[in-house]
Amino acid sequence: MSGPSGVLGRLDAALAAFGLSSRGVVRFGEQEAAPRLTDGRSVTAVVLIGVVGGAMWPVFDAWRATQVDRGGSDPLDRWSKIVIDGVAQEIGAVACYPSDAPYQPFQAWAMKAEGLKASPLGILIHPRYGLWHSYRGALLFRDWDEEVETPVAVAHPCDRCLKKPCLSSCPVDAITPSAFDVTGCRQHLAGPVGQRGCMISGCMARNACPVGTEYRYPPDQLRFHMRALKLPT
Ligand code: B12
Ligand code: SF4
Ligand code: SF4
Repeated sequence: MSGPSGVLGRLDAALAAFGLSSRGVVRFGEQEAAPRLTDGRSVTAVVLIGVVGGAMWPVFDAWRATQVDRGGSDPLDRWSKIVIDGVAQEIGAVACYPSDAPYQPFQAWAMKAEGLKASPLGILIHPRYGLWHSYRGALLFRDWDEEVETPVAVAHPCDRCLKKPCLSSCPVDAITPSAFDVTGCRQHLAGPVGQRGCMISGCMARNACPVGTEYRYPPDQLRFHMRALKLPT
């Protein structure tokens, strides 16, 4: 386990000022397929960095207000890279990002690191934070020699959720147990009903989930994420 002076302790202390936190460690054995550094060497551990609820929003929003271009076309990605690249340098790791191609398997890592499972929406549900969490980056470590707690098998909230309101709340039935109809969702969002509904209040399917409601993103953050989606013209 890593104490306050260990890597995770130092990392969380550095991230706290930005409303971010570490979200588990994935360790790779010699036989396991691990991400590689630019010099071709495999890493021995990945530490996920994420957002829980609205914790990062005031910091990000204040940063954005200082930018002449309001942070450009992908302000959250730009801010995340400034913050996480700085922390990576301080800690001695290499950063990677969820939206950079080729996509790294952030969700597969999160399943391993925290024992999380997918909700019917496709995104992972956390027993405490519900659907109100995401990943802003990860740190790759060539040499990791600290012990890490093995994630305990966490109860999967969807198993106990009999009514599954997420499956009946989307106005265009874009969420089904087997697939997410991205086109149907985006067409709805581009139309007048979607513009007055989900685009203002957030995805109705996500909002309907009873788990972790106290971590629901604040209204400005919800709208920011909705506006970041690419919609048909
Ligand atoms: C491409 C992408 C999308 C695409 C396609 C998703 C898909 N079919 O895989 C679209 C545009 C549809 C999308 C939508 C959303 N996404 Co998205 N997406 C990604 C991205 C950038 C790459 C996914 C990928 O190909 N990974 C590569 C493979 C190899 O990784 P993997 O972990 O092994 O793959 C797993 C996932 O693909 C997952 N999966 C399988 N089917 C589906 C279907 C859906 C809809 C999703 C989201 C995941 C998913 O299972 C795989 C096995 O582990 C990831 C970031 C990342 N790097 O993973 C975010 C990511 C998965 N998305 C995320 C989010 C939050 C969303 C949205 C809520 C955004 C929004 N505001 O609408 C929606 C959710 C849609 C819904 N149903 O509610 C988060 C999920 C966080 C979490 N709690 O799990 C991620 C991790 C980004 C982040 N910064 O945290 N997304
Ligand atoms: S509403 Fe129920 S089934 Fe849907 S994501 Fe939430 S806990 Fe899971
Ligand atoms: S954003 Fe709206 S249309 Fe899209 S999946 Fe969520 S509830 Fe359905």
